[in-house]
Amino acid sequence: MPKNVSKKTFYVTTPIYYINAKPHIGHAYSTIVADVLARWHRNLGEETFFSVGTDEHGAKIAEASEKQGLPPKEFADIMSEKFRECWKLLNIQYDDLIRTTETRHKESVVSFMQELYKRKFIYQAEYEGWYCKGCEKFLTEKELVSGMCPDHKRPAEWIKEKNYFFKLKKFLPKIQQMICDGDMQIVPKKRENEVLSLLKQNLPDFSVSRQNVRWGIPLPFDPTQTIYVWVEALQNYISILGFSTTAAQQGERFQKFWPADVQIIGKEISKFHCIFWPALLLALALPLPKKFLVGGFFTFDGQKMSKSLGNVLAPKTLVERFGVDGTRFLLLSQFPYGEDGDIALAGCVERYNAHLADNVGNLVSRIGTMIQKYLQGRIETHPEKQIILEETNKSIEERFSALMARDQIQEALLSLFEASTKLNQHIEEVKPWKLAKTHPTILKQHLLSWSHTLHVIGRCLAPFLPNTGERIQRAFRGPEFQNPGILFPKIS
Ligand code: ME8
Repeated sequence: MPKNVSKKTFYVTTPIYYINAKPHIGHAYSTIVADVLARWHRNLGEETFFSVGTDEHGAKIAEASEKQGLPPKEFADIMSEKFRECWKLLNIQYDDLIRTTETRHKESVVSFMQELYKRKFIYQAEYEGWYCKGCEKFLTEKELVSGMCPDHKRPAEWIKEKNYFFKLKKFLPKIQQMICDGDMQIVPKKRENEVLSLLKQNLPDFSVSRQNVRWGIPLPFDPTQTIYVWVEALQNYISILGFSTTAAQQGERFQKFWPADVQIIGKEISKFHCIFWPALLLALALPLPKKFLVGGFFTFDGQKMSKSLGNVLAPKTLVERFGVDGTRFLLLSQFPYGEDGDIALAGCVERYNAHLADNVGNLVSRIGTMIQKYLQGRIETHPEKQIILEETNKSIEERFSALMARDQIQEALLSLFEASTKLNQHIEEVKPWKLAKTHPTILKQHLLSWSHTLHVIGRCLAPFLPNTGERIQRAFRGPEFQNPGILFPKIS
């Protein structure tokens, strides 16, 4: 099904998060990255769709709700709301949020599974193996550490049951070829290599149903089983678009936005996303996502930050201290996308002050003060200086856009701070306080030039720090300077 090509579209997704516990900064990070891309592509004039969601079925959620003494759906309602609140707090501008307990998701998944069965890609078999409820997946002997799941530090359970299996093997060569041909990109390269090496391991077919998990969507052709939570969760990316195998019920959104342009995921779920998900899509002859951006982990003392281990940092803690844009900055600037990194709260204060309060914040306030003092608050275009201005600003914007196009998200953000540092240094060299006395006309030209540069920086910064970017643009858009106030108060 070809994508509607009348206007360039852009579809970006985040993983749908488990709701067994509240969101932490790992979830915030991948969601903010998706938000940056969505905002950037909207600014480029593309018709953009940005999806988020919550993964609400399966043994892990059933267990968590039981611990709270609540029916699973009631528990899911409460917990899903926490994610919604968190995205609001972080100024995430998503287009839709899908919950896997919603009817629209269930209907879409049922039609998908029925079609797989009809096309004979599903068969029944006995299965036994070690299962980790935390991961919601079977683990091999080799993956276990002293009988425990290495990620969740809990004993795996031996499970033997009747299952339905999907003919994964049939699709592995095609997936490998699509990755090698660049038709389905996996970024960064080292994650692509990991997926390619998994593909060479001759993976077995995987189970698409569970016999003893009641909290899930019944398998349409055998309601004594529920659909394996991962299989239905992956389908959220198309159920949110209204996917159906019945042409008459096919959603307009699906026609317009599928295949996804970018799917943001963490490295621990790349096997599901870059192998299982494409295989399911190929079985129904659907196009594959164009790109996966695979993120690393925030760690605490070298250990993965995870809801199950309880070593988490809540986004709210950071927002209370550093504000929304401060938090977005700290998370996005800490590591190149795709790398792991240990979170050090102490370093956050230093980075906030150095980049936000003392660099960009200070630059905006000193140029603003000079415009009020020397130009009586008027920012007018100045034909003689226009050429020089455009060249400087063009290079800031071009460098930034090139980095964004290469998915170097952290580097793109930091390039704006480099531009700001340079401008701060340039002001020191020019010594405006002296020029004001000796060459007021030249000072005026400089001030106009600097305010244009700030306007460009504000425009590029807006997808990352929306409020700050908007305030900077408004301040220096002209013809009247609009005082943005203090952007980032210094923190001690
Ligand atoms: O895996 N550092 O949900 P999940 C950085 N429901 N990112 C992190 C992180 C950390 N310490 N911890 C989590 C699931 N993430 C499934 C997904 S999608 C069809 C189903 C981020 O709640 C990262 O993006 O465990 C990771 O892949 C995702 O949250 C997993 O969230």
